Amino acid sequence: MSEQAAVSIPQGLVEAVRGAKNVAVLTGAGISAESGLPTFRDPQTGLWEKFRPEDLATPEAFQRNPKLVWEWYAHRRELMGLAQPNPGHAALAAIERHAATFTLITQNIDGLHQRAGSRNVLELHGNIARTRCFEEDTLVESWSANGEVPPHCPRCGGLLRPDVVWFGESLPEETFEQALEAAIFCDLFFSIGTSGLVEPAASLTEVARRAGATIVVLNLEVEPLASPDLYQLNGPAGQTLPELVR
Ligand code: BV8
Repeated sequence: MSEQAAVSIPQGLVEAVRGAKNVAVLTGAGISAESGLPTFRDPQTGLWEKFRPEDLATPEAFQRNPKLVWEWYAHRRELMGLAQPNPGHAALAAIERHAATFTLITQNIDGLHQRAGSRNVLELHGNIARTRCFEEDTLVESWSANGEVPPHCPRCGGLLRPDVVWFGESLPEETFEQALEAAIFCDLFFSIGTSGLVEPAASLTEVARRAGATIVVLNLEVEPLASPDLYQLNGPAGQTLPELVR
């Protein structure tokens, strides 16, 4: 395989990372792309190629066709269970060890940051490994499927659903409050592997910028936004982030 050219990191950024006391990071599906997990804007593959995620990740879709939505998540849960954290996840865990305060705010539901060793992780959109009762809106640790798809809540008999935030649903309030606080308090804010289309998560970068943080945007496609307090790293997170912690 051809040697990937090392991504060039501006020296000022290496110093900013080294000197940063309070770091906040917002990640999206792009940081898990090199773990083999499709991003939201990738065309769906296999059974799901005729659906758009936005059409399946809603309570209405689940009420309309609970079996289809449950099976889509079961498929993704299997993919995410098989995926391994990549060097981008590991680099963030390394930065966390050196910063005075470090908050990893993720839109992802795959749990790969925690498996890479990140400790202070705020899951804005939940986690696919957890399951909730659709009726009671409470976590359910175990259930017997009895061949039902979706399975039913052992307490009330309602349908079970993944513990994720669907479009049109509110984010966990306490978690989003903590994310806002981290964005306001930090002196260095990374936005990594996100198209910045989904609110309110996407607004955190602007919150940090307005509060005076140095902003680092890391993406495959970074549109040139010249600004003194903004760094743009154009490249795969799994190759770029490790260069920051060498
Ligand atoms: C809310 C969990 C208040 C599920 C997700 C109408 C009614 C209600 C709300 C709205 C409405 N209109 C708009 C809204 C707001 C809506 C929204 O933002 N919609 C968008 C589509 C416009 N938001 C909500 O509904 C939120 N709730 O607003 O509550 C409310 C409540 C009721 C009524 C009114 C208001 C809830 C949003 C949460 C949705 N759930 N996930 C699941 O995962 O199945 S969001 C979903 O999108 C994922 O979490 C995903 O992470 C997220 C964002 O996508 P990205 O992560 O950015 O992924 P994407 O593919 O887009 O981009 C990947 C990027 O990575 C690309 O830029 C690519 O270039 C880059 N990349 C690729 N490879 C690499 C890379 N970068 C680096 N390295 C690489 N190797």
